[in-house]
Amino acid sequence: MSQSSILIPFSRAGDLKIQLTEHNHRYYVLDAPQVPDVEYDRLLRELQALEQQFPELKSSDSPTQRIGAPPLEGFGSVSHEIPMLSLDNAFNSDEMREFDRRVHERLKQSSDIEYACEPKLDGLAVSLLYRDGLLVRGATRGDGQKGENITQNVRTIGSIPLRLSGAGYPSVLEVRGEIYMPKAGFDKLNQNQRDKGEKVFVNPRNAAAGSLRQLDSRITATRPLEMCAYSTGWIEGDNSEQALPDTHTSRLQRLADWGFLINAEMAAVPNIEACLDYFDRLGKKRDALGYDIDGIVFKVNSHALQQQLGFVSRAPRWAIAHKFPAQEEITELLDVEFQVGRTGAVTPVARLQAVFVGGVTVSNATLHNRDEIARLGVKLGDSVIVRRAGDVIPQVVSVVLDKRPADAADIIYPLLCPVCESPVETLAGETVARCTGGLICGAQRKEAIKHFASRKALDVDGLGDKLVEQLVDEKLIAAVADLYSLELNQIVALDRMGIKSAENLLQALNVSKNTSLAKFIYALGIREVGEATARSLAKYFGNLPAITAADQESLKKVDDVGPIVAHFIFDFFQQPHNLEAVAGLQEAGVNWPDIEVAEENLPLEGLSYVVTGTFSQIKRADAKVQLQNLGAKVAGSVSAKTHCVIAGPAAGAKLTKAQELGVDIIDEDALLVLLRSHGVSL
Ligand code: JCF
Repeated sequence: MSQSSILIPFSRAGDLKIQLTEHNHRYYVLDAPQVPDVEYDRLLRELQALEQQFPELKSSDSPTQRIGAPPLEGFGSVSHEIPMLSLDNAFNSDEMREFDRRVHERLKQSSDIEYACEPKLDGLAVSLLYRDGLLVRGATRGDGQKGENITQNVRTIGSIPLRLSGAGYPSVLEVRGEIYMPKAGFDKLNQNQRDKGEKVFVNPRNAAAGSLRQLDSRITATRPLEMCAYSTGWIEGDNSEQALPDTHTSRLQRLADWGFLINAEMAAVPNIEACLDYFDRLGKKRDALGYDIDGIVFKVNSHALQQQLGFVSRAPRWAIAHKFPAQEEITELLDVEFQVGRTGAVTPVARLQAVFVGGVTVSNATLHNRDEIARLGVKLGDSVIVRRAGDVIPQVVSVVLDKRPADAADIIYPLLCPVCESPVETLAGETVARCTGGLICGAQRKEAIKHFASRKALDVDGLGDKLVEQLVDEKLIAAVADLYSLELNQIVALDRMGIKSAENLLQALNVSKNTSLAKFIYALGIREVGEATARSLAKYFGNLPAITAADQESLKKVDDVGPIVAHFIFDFFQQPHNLEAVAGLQEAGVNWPDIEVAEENLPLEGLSYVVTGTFSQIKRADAKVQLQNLGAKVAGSVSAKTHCVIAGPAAGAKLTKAQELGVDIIDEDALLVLLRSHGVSL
């Protein structure tokens, strides 16, 4: 090979490295990719091939190093040149003001102290060492003095620069930060683990820890980890004096210039009261963030003042972590009860020793189904970790095996329905056990009536769950149609029922008789027929007799109706008692206007939306229903047919796909504008 033909691969490799490094930074740090994933992969494969052919091209800052290296025997040990400290905690505003008072006192300063505020990420602290801009070492915090050498693993994390960008950095620069797994990546990882029959992780923090502890960094490379820089450590050599400005916030800005991810919520505030405001504001935003946080870190913003303040034993005097209420707590599983739902599904519910978690007292949590109980390996009497995040229902996430009492007993699934004693069966391929009693079962009957009266169904004002239970228990009603023959004296005779409320209930029942075909179909509670499907059925068939007479083939022609749902609908109308119930309701006066099959076009007719990520001002489920009400189709996945993706924070693969396909993307605010512009009041 001639001189010049050797030079070509070398310059191409250099070019590829620069391009890939830039794409990587845009993707992982700036969150603004410029090329689709496939293009990145193509460039990476080209570089890999060149490095394979000419091994002298390989270097530790090559983007090919991010895919991981052969497994290690064990992690080496690293001594931190400057100890990695932890933070003191504050649990309320008084403790925060006390912290501020101590700072003032030490500094002998009476005027306001400026603080830097940032979310406290729930991950693992790491130290990254750069020599002349090249990443040479990554280490865990360990005990603060000595950590483990995880250089191979940190190289696989996209938001960690392998070489610093820009200029002016000190020749020795240690950057410290938190490695964590964003919520979206965590959910996807667990879904993958479940699909492969492998163990699922309890929470993003544990998943991050497990991923970082891999001796085989090729596994770490497949895990969606990120690193957010929060301080510098050891600094020496050229530029070490002038490289970094005085305030913490401007120092972090400098780290961002050199290629690091810093927290987007970071802010400087003038005094402690503003810190407390920041804490409240972020607390409200907590669930909408794409990552778990367990508090807010406040730091005296001036580095000069930080140095004056110094340290006590293991923590700096110039920083404090104001913690949020814990989202996970340990408590005891006292009992498991089995609840029967509207479709007969038998759901195990954990009765717990009451515990304060996520800001409320929790004494029940769902255990979902038999598979979940097996996965947790939970027994009666166990100590369990319960988690309640935001408005999500409390979950049992794991068992503390160390605390298992000797008499812990297996949880026995009932063979007979706890309410009606009909056999409970689990169909092949299903995880859900169901009571076979149908409407003989008091529980299913109660749930069917509750559903019928609910807001999105016939919307009987004032007929809540408790009242339905009372009416069924008192044998005043046994089925939905009976609601319409209730008499005033029967209702008044109920416990805690006044004459006015009874009259109002009768009035509301009367009003509810005037409904729409879609609401009526939804109210029947056919399995898998939600609001959207009910609406599609009403629109497609136009009248009830056409729906009750439809065979499965014609049902499948309706939007969103597949073979399974078609089967449930067909089956429902094959059963004489269901047809009787429908006739009974019509006899009682329930009615709806005939609708034209070809309805006038709704404003979003023919458009397909995908909703992804977390929202803070509207529930995702509500957003979907509102879009559907305007005629839009809301799909679960992005394709070339998607008209627009509505993405909140923590949007993952769907957002990436939309970017690749060039589909329009809007955020929550734009969605609200869209809905309001079509007359939706929010
Ligand atoms: O996000 C964190 N978990 C976090 C931890 C953020 C910080 O600014 C920290 C920290 C631990 C120690 N700062 C120090 C000094």
